[in-house]
Amino acid sequence: MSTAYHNLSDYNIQTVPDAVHMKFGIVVSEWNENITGALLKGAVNTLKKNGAKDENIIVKTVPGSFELIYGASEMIKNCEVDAIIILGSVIKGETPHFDYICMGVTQGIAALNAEAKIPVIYGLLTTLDMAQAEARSGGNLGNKGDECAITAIKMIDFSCSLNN
Ligand code: DLZ
Repeated sequence: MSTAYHNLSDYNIQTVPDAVHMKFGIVVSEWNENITGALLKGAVNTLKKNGAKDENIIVKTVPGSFELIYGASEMIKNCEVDAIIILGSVIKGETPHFDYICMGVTQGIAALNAEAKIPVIYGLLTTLDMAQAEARSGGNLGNKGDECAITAIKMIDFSCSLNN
């Protein structure tokens, strides 16, 4: 969780495994594209900073955050990747729609994690307004895309440590 005490982009590069042989899928939502584009930029830059090669990062877009579940599920079936990062931004409006989308995506991604052979990293910003989303997508609280990239690398390394 991002708080005044924790910046989403803070990590110690010495503790992050080398991503040179890792393959990543990223599914990104088109809704609130100014935010999701910044999350994507953060995630890709951080993967590359930690050794990932361009050709090992597959990026696909879906219309909205609700479609991230199907997008990630299809990527698991059809792409040879070691981890998937989902990136979306849901901003509270005047109706309870926000709650249903957030709950649906969260439960869907949690279910995928319980079943899938690879980790699915949860990069969904759920904010009360655009300013909160901006603060977490490259603003004063860092970038959740960076955090997701580091988490993906660490989870692939975790998986390798059990299988080797
Ligand atoms: C419909 C909708 C609304 C109101 N708000 C958002 C949002 O803030 N962020 C987002 O990613 N998607 C939103 N959507 C679209 C839904 O995620 C979904 O694409 C549609 O309900 C179609 O399934």
